[in-house]
Amino acid sequence: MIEKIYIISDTELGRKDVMDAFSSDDFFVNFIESIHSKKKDEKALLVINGDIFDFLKMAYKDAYPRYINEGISLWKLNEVVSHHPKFFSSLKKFLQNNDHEVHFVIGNHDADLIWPALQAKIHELLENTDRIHFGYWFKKNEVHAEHGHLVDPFFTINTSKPIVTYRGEEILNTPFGSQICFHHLVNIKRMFPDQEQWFPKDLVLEQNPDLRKEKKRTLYRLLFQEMLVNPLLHIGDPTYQVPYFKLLDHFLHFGTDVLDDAKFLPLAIKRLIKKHPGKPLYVLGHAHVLGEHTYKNHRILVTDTWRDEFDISHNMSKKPKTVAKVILEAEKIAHAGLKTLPS
Ligand SMILES: [Mn+2]
Repeated sequence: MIEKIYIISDTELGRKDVMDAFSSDDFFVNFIESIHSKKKDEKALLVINGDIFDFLKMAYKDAYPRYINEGISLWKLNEVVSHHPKFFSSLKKFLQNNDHEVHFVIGNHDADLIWPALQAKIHELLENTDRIHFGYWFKKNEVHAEHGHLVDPFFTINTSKPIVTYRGEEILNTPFGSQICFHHLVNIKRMFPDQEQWFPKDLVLEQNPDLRKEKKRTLYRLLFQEMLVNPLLHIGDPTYQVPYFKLLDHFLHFGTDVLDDAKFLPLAIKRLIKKHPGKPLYVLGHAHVLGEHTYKNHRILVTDTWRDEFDISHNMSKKPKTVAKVILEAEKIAHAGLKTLPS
């Protein structure tokens, strides 16, 4: 039996407003067509490795509620469904072949996927239940894939407690970074909608003094308001909890730099392998930085985003889409590598 595993990440589908940077619906449809298995005794597994949907930057009826209940999350998913119908219809078609599976790996932009109602909605839309999987990681034989936020101090969560009860209501147990996004980062995105999709980040900041100023102001607000005042004013509220030690560790390693994900990757990889030891191959997303790494005798592939991002150092060229492809033969890795797809 040959199993072909295709891992992509960070598609970040929204509701086609200023916060939604995914415009590659047709490209996605063609890609899915291209990975349909053509031979007998051959399986095709699609792993969408987190941040599939961007519920984090998506407003709920023009606001960013701090307490996310199942109804709010379902409303957001329905918005994505109505604005990106082809995404879902191509997956539905893919699943009509019994040798195909789809794995939805949960990331920090789509933590809401843990709600049973959202999983049920996706089962209903794709007209399948037994070959659709949801989870914080994809593990198969020698391969471990996860999004990457669980080894990021701003977004890590207790995966055994993703939902908590607060004041009699079940809500998402949102990490520090999510609330920062709802109440601060979306404002920067609104002020500088284009720049947020530009890279490399240090060059973007260098060329945009206003953005630099706003970033600095936000950082002071975070340190004072979100890390000092608010936690004291809201003791006992799970959505105001600050992972002080993890953040201190981050600031000791990287100073006040909270943007340069490429720089944070080696430490994240070390943490990941410590948490899930013993696999020859790991696949990550989250950083939006394509790359292949080695750590001890492990190989780590990092896939890039599928949303629109532009390289300001190369004539604003659009980032190409990437996939990690792994071929298992008799449960052993016969091939693994990153592939940049032709645009
Ligand atoms: Mn992410």
